[in-house]
Amino acid sequence: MRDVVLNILLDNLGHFVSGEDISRQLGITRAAVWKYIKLLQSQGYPIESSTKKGYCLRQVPDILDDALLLRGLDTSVLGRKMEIHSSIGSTNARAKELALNGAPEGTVVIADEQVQGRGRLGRSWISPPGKGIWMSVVLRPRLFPQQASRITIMTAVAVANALKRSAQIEVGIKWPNDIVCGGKKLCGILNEVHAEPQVIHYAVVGIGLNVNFSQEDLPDSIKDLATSLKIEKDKEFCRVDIIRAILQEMEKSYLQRLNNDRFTELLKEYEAHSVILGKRVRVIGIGSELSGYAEGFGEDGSLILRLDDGRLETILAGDVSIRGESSYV
Ligand code: BTX
Repeated sequence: MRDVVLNILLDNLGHFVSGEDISRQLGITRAAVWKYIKLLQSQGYPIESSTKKGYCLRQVPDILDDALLLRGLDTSVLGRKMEIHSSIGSTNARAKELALNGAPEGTVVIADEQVQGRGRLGRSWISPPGKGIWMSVVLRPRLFPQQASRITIMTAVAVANALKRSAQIEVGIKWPNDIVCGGKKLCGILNEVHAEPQVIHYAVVGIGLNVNFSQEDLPDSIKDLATSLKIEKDKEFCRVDIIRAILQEMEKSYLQRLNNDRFTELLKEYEAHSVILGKRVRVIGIGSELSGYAEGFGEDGSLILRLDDGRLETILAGDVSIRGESSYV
């Protein structure tokens, strides 16, 4: 009932609806309507009340609420089952737990705060309350394990397209898993796969997107290398709008472009966003370091590097920096 009251207010955003109208529509007393209004106000919804005019939701607040998220989410798989936490260790860890216990494909875990947010190779991901999108999606892709990097590619392109649509921002992709803006890290993607040699049981893809950090909010450890939508666009964003756009873009690519010939199309989009393609880069892998020109990306998500002696080297994973530039990218 609380969600229905909220939806009526959202349908009339910025306008008053009388208590009588709401009570008639829902078949409940005006006192009951008032109870739900008070509940919504206590949850952070800026609802004005007037004895004469009724109730008015002035604007949509930046609250991670499934009723808000589901409104207008036109996906058929992603986000149809959702868990929203105010605080959690890591959404990836939670999504893996759910996947192991049979959670359906498309299950999404979102948190306002992560206290043990993770990056790759045991690194940590800073995820304070209210500042970003900390979200993981359970997927069950029909891919061979050696194609698992396609999931990272698909997610990076989906995030780039979603940000263009919902935040009017052009971003770049830094192979393999970073979304960057102005040479700084805006978003990281963590793709964790549970597989046997021939089959992927599930993949959990985690997205950490810095949304409403101001420059002063960034802790010292990342203040020179990280950025946020707020820093780039000089305004705050409503996270649910961006989450919705990401899930919609991801679903389109996941269902239509991951398995078949159309993956080449996706790879082209990835290349078009790449900030390293055609540049001289340094790749730091596990126990190795190589430099050369980034020539392209393989169908398995690898980086193809032309070494100084002219040979081509295929690199499956690593950290990349662009040589000769001082910025993090
Ligand atoms: P990564 O290993 O490529 O990047 C981790 C590095 O990025 C850290 O060592 C630090 O230098 C820097 N860093 C940490 N926090 C931030 C931040 N908020 N913004 C910019 N740079 C930062 C990238 O790993 C993959 C990160 C995925 C995070 C998501 S959040 C939802 C899901 N749950 C979870 O635990 N992880 C994923």
